[in-house]
Amino acid sequence: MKFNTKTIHGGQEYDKAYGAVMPPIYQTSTYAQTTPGGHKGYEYSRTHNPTRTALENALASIENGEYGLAFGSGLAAIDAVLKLLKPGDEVIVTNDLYGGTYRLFTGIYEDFGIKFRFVEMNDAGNTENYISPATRLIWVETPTNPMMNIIDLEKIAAIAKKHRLLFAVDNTFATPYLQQPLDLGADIVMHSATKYLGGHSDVVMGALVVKAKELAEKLRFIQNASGAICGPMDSFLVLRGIKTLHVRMQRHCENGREVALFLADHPLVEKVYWPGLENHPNHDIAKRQMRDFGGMVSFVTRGNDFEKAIRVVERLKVFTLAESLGGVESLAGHPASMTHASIPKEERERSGVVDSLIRLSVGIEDKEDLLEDLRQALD
Ligand code: P1T
Repeated sequence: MKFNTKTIHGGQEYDKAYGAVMPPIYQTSTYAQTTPGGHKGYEYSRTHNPTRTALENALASIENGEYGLAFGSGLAAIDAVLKLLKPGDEVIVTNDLYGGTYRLFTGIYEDFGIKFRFVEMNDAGNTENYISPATRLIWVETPTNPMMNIIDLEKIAAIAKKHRLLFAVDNTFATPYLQQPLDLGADIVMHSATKYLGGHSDVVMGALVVKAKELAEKLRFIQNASGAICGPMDSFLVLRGIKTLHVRMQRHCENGREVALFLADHPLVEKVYWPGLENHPNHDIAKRQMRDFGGMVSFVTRGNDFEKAIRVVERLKVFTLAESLGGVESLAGHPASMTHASIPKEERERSGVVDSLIRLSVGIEDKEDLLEDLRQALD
């Protein structure tokens, strides 16, 4: 099955009770048993729920994996992966990443004796220098949030394999429409399904997809034992979102390109970060690894002036000033004071998240309205 068919049919079967074409929302916490253990495969909805199962099967299908697991948020999904580790273990992480992921790693798991090494991975080979006998996991975002760095997944996969490390990729920005990390050698794909998979800014959810049965069983155990699951209504909404992922992504990419080119040409813009631009340092890797370049665009205004950047985001009218990304509507954010405020300023600035950085989640509105909005705000 090709990708555009998988988003609609992958892992899905018609409802056995009445032939409903869309999976019913099984809004139930428990399931009747005829005798202890006598049930139809479902006992309690923390462990599993048929609507969540339909979503988890769809997730596995679109990421070319075998097993999907859905969680109550992206961070709950990341948290489940971290629970595979033990005190004393080390993790190598991309130095630019979502501030909440950084906060989970340093604010919670460091206290449990896990060590994180934040590494610049634009040259993937650099990662190998940070591996120690205690290293267990490499955690990569690509494109990174918010600097849009591109990490060579095949190279990192080869390093992980050589040293027998787990390799996890946060595929939130790219989505499986643009890249499928399991095919490039990753062991775990993670999503904030809140973003493009849901696609309509109406759900908070996370997901993991893996190929290996043993790994899936460990994660399934953690999902049930820790209990950070998502409900049936949200499962239904994300499943519905996935059905249009390919058409939305096509437009996100088209509009992302228009916005990136417009900004690159604007006299008040100092620098644009979008992997589709030929001057992006890893444009060639993006071209090889991704089908297109996505709808996330970051930029800095000339003079690196904090006040000026704030005025620009305040003046936008079609773009809404808000955290999050990946919905049909365009959003603008100021990472230093919003999504990445939990990263200390010095560390943030080392990876390029300066006070004048603005991040756009380019939606699927008419491109003329988006460009006009940016023009009036910058002017
Ligand atoms: O918000 P949640 O569903 O828990 O997902 C966390 C998360 C994980 N990974 C990436 C790459 C993310 O971007 C996020 C959430 N990000 C935002 C809310 C944001 O505005 O960047």
